[in-house]
Amino acid sequence: YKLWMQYNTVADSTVVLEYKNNLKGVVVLGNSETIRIAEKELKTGFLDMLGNIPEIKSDIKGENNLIVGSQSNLNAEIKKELRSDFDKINNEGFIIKSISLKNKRQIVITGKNDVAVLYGVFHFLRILQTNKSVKNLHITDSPKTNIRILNHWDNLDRTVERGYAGFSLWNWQKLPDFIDQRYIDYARANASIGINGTVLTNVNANALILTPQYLEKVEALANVFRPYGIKVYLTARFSAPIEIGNLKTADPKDPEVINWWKNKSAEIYKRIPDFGGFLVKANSEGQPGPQNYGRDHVDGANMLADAVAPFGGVIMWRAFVYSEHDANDRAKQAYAEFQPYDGKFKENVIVQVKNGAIDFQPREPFHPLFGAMPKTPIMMEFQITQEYLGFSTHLVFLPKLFQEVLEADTYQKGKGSTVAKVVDGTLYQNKLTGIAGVANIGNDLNWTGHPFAQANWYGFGRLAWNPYLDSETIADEWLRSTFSNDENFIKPVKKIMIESREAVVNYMTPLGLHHIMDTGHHYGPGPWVSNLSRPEWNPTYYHKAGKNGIGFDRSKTGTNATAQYATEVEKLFDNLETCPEKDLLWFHHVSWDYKLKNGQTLWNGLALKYQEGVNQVATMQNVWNQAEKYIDSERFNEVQMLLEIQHKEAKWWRDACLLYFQQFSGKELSAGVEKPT
Ligand code: GCW
Repeated sequence: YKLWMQYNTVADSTVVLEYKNNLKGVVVLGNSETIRIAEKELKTGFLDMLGNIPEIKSDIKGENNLIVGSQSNLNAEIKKELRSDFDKINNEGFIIKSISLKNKRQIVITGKNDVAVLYGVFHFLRILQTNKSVKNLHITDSPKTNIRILNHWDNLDRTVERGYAGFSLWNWQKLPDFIDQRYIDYARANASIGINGTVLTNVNANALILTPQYLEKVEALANVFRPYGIKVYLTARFSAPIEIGNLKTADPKDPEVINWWKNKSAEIYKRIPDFGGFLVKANSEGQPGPQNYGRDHVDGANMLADAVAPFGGVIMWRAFVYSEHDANDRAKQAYAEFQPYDGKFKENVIVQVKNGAIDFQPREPFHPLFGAMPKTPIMMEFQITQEYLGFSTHLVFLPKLFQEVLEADTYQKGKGSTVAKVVDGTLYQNKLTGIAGVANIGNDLNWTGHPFAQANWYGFGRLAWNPYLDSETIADEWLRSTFSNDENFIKPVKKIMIESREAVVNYMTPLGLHHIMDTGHHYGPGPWVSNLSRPEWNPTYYHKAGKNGIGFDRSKTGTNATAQYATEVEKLFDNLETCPEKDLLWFHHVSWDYKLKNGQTLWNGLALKYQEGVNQVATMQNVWNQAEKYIDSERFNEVQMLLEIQHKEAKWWRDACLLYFQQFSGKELSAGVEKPT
C-alpha cells in the first residue's frame, strides 16, 4: 500500500551515521498547507528510516541543519548564496544544496514556490531511501514538461475502462463530504514523482460529471489535491449541451452552444479557480464530436479553448481517431486527419497523441505525428494500464517501452529530432508541453493489481518530469524505495525488470506483429478471424498471414504509411534491408522463407522468438525465487504466483500463435521450440 514510499530503516550503519551527523536539525520556513505537508513527510521519512526525528527548529541555529523553504522565505545570505542556482530552475524546479553559512555547514532545499520545495523534499527523501550520500549536495532539477498528467478512464459508476486494479478510487457516492484517506495518499504519491495533473474521468465521457451535483464532488477532490500541486481536469463530452443543457445541438458554431460552454467553464472555475481544463475524445469510436455537425476538430477544440481561456485553462484534444469508412490502413488516419490542421489551433490547445499509430501495443514504431506539426503543441499519451500487455497479471516494466519511443528520432528537423524533444517543446520552441499516462490505479490494496505495476506509475511520473531519464535508473530507484537496498536483490531483479518488456514482445507479438490479442478484452492470444463487424477490429487485418507469408505491407508497395514519416525514416522503414527487424512485420509482408539477419527463415525466427519469450519468463521466475530472503513474504508470494501465471500464459501465447500461423506456413517447428502440449 505504501508504494515507493516505504521509508525502510537504513540498514548500513555507516550510512546512518553520515545521515545523523549531517542532519542534526530541521528548519522549516513558511506556513502554507504545502509546507506543512513537506514537514510531515520529512518527519515520517526520518522516523521510519533513521529511527528519530532531528530537532525541529524555528530558526537557523547551530550547524548541519536542513533548511526547507521557498525563495521568498530564505534570508538574504542564503538567497545570495543560491542566486545562480535560482537562475537555473523554472517555477517548478528545486535546489538541494550544501552551503556554508558563517562557516557553518547547512543543507538547503528550496524552489520558487512551496510546491517546488515539496518536490525537493521528496527528492531529498529519495536520496535517503536509496542510501546515497548527503555530503556536498548540489542539485538543481526542473521538470521539462508543463503538464504531467494521469488520465483516469474512470466511469461514474466506479468501473474503470481497461482498469485491472479494482474499482475507481473516486467514491462519488460519498463525496463531497467524505474524504477518503486514499485521495490524500494518491496526491502524495503523485507529488513525490512530480505529477501535477489528473483527469478524473473517462475519455468515453459521461456529461453528468459537468452537472452541479458532480462538480461539487470534483471541487472537494480539487481541494485535497491542490496543496500537492495537482490540478484537476475533466473529460468533456462533446454532446453535453444537448444531454445536460437542454439544447437541440452541440454544433461548435452555434451561438447558444458556444455560450453554454462559456457559462459551464465559468461555473467550474468559480468552484475550482485552478481547474486545469478539458480532455476531449471526439469523433472516435462512436464518441460525439464536431464532425456530427459538419465541423472539424479545429472548430471543436477552438470553441472549447475560448471557453476556458479567460481562466487559464487548456484543452487536450486527442488525435486517436480512426473511422470505419477508410479501412485501408488504420495506422494512417490520425496523421491524415490532423497534420493538415497544423497552426490552426488556439494557443491553449494541445493535441494529445498516443505513442504509436495503432493502439498501445507491446511495441509500435513512434507515431508519425510527432515532429510533423511544428506549429502545434503535441503531447504524448502513454498507457500505463496494461490493456494489451497482460493486464495486471504480467510483469512488464513499461519505462523501457516509454524510453524507446522518447528516444526515437523523427528526423523532422534533421538528425536528433527525437520524440522527447517534440514532447518537451525544445524542437519547435512550444510553450505548452505535456505527457499523459492512462492510469493503472484502482482501489486494490496495492493500488495497481501487480506489485510491479507500481513501477510503471512511478516510472511514468519520472519520465514525465524528465523524458531523458534512463529506465535502468528508474528501476533502480524504484526497487530501492519499494523493496530493499541490498545489492544481491537489486542487481538481478533490476535485470529482469529491464528485460521484461522484450519478453512480452517476444511471447506476444515478435518481429513487428501487432493487435493479435483476443478481440474486445485484449487478453491472451487471438490471431484468428473474429466475428466483429469492422474489418480493423479483426486480428487477421493486422497480420495478414497467408500461404505466401505474413505481415502488413505499409511500404510504398502497400498502404504507403511510411510516407507519413520524414524522408530519412520513411526510407529506413520502407526498405526491407534497413527496416529494423523488430518492426519488420509492421511495415512489410514477407514470405515464410524470408531470411532474417541471423540466417534463420522467418518462420523459424518467429518460432524462436516466441520460445525466447517463454524462456525469459522462466528466467524471471528463477531470479524471483532467489529474492525471497530480501523482502516480505506477502509481496514475495504475490509476485511468485503472478509469474507462474505469466509463464503459463507465455506458453499459451506461443502455442496458440504458432499453431495458428503454422496452417499457413505449412512448416515444422524448428529445433529449440517446445512442442505444444
Ligand atoms: O485502446 C483503446 C481502448 C478503448 C479506449 C480507446 C481510447 C477509452 O480499447 O477502451 O477507450 O482506446 O483510447 O480512446
